[in-house]
Amino acid sequence: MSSDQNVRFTVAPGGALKGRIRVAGDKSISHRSIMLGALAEGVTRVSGFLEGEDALATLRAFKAMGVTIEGPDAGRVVIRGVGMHGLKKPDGPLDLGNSGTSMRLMAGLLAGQHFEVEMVGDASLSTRPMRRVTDPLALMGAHIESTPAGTPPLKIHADSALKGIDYTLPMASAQVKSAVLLAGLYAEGKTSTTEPAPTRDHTERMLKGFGYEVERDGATARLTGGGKLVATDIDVPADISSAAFFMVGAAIAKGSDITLEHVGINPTRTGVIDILRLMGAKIDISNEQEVGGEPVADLRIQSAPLKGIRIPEALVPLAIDEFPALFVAAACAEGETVLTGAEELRVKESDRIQVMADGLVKMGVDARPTADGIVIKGGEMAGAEVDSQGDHRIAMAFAMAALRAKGDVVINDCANVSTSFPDFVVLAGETGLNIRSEG
Ligand code: SPQ
Repeated sequence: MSSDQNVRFTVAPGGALKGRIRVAGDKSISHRSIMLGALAEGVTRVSGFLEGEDALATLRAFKAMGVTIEGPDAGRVVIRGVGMHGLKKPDGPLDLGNSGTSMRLMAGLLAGQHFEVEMVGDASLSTRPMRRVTDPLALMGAHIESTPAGTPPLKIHADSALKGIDYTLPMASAQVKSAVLLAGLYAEGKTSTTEPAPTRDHTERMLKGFGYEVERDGATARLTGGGKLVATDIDVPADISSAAFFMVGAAIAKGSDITLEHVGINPTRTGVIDILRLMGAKIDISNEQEVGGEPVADLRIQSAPLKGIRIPEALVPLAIDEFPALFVAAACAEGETVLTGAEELRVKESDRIQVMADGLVKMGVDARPTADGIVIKGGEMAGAEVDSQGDHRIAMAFAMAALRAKGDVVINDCANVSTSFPDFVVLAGETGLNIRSEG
């Protein structure tokens, strides 16, 4: 979906990535820090918060529900928690912009409140499927209206008496798991989720950090409603999903040597490292430590010849947001890369399989979409004008493709890069990408 204003990137071909940088704060953790901080008793101090539009949409929504939040100021946010029952009815609909995470997690959190609330989004979010959360929440007793197509706006009715359920997810989705668990905080009895494959577990980890017990039993996470959250401090790591663009850029551009500092390496997010290593990438992990329940490390990536692979399906949910960048790596690899089991990519901010294939084909790459994946044959890339369809990750992936293209890569509709990585252009320019942003 397109955003209103055409921000266009023009990236000159060639170059290499060098230096040491810290990329933007983790988007998933930033959202959750606001949500749990708002409902906690006491003051939560966050550092490293992502000052991107998606996380800011969550922050504004909780302010609109009466939570005092200071910042962000250089990544620092102070949240004066109102307790589990302290949120207030907002004056109007909550506008969550482009952010699926905000809408889906908040559907769960708000299902048990004593006020009615409506959530709206931009053109892209307004096409994204919400039944995946409204269906299990209805089983818990929530009353949520969507459009007949099951898309936003979502109207959440007040005073639903929620009861705990045991929910087996039909798809691997951290957003669905989180929505059900967050509703479970307000439900009578126990709520559990069982996932078909591991997905990011930031909600479970952070709930524990706020003193809320979450049992883990294989693929099942379980909690009991009616407890309370106690404020804590949160150090948000750099986002591995943002780091992924620089990892791929450095891997494909000869002479590159870049270090990405303090990157979150939660094992439910590190599929991109595993996939790139299987392709032959040279990635060193150092300075490993744990901050606030999340593992972080410095990642050094040096260029290396890549080869095409069949991507193991077990790695798909662990790298779900990194595929636009990985498709660029595949286009630069020797031989064929085959992705299967990734139909979820079709319902992200854009249809990431089709939109990436369209752009790669324009660059002369043999990229063939399939129902649940893609087949990409590595080769030379020509310069081209491509469209990101308003999808931040597609815009940044094509920017990195220029490192190996034969001519300029012009990318349209890049405004939404600000949702997850507002200083992408600056950091990319500083480390060696010849990028210009207009509009
Ligand atoms: O928030 P949004 O728009 O859904 O963001 C994306 C992204 O690429 O930034 C997905 F398009 O990330 C999701 C991710 O794909 C963030 C997320 C989370 O924080 O829980 C979980 C994943 O989504 P899902 O549908 O697999 O649960």
